[in-house]
Amino acid sequence: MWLSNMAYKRILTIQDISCVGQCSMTVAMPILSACGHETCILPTALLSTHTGGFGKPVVQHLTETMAAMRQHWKSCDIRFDAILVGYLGSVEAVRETAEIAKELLAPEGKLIVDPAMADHGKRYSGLDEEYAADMMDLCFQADVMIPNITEAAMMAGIPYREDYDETYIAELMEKLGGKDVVLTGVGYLPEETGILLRNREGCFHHVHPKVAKSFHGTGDMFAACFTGCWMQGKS
Ligand code: PXL
Repeated sequence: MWLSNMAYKRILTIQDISCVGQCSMTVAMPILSACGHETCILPTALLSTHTGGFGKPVVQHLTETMAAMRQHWKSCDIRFDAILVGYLGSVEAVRETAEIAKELLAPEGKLIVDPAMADHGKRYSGLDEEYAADMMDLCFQADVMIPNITEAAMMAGIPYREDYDETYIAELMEKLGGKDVVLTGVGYLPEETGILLRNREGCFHHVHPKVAKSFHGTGDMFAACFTGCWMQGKS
């Protein structure tokens, strides 16, 4: 029995557990819970750290476990009001995630995908072109995708630009078609960054001051906040 008639939502987040590194599952879980939702998790892989600066992490992929859990949940008739997808770590995990979204979303359930595969013009270490292609397919199946500019450029099939203007961002958004997109890290002045939201109702740019330092896991935090708030009924 799923619980979509209740005040809080049952949200499944599918991403890796980086045991050290303040990203992915370890930040998404407390945020979704603090938003008041029943937070369910499906770890796709267990890593000693994230892949962005601690050398080569220990990695245990959990793809077979994912498939077994899907079967068990299905047999219990468990359905999710939303599924939030982040870094997955293998092509097999992306394909299994697509299957889970197909089989286990509640009838009005929402699929939210943060591709979490590239930044500053480059794919994350260990993720190849096949992974990127499958993740892009998943983004196009989502109700909302949450790419950064690098990921959006990959999906739009245009070159990434470190220095961009409003024309470049408009072209990016147009090439992503009619999809609902939340584009992160968009600022037109050196001291600003922000979020560009586009849906059928229009386009909105939320600008805020830029902290001149890179923080790992902020995209994962944002995707969890977005999902938690959207599922609370916020616009
Ligand atoms: O924050 C995204 C992320 C999540 N998980 C792992 C990562 C990264 C980004 O590098 O390496 C394992």
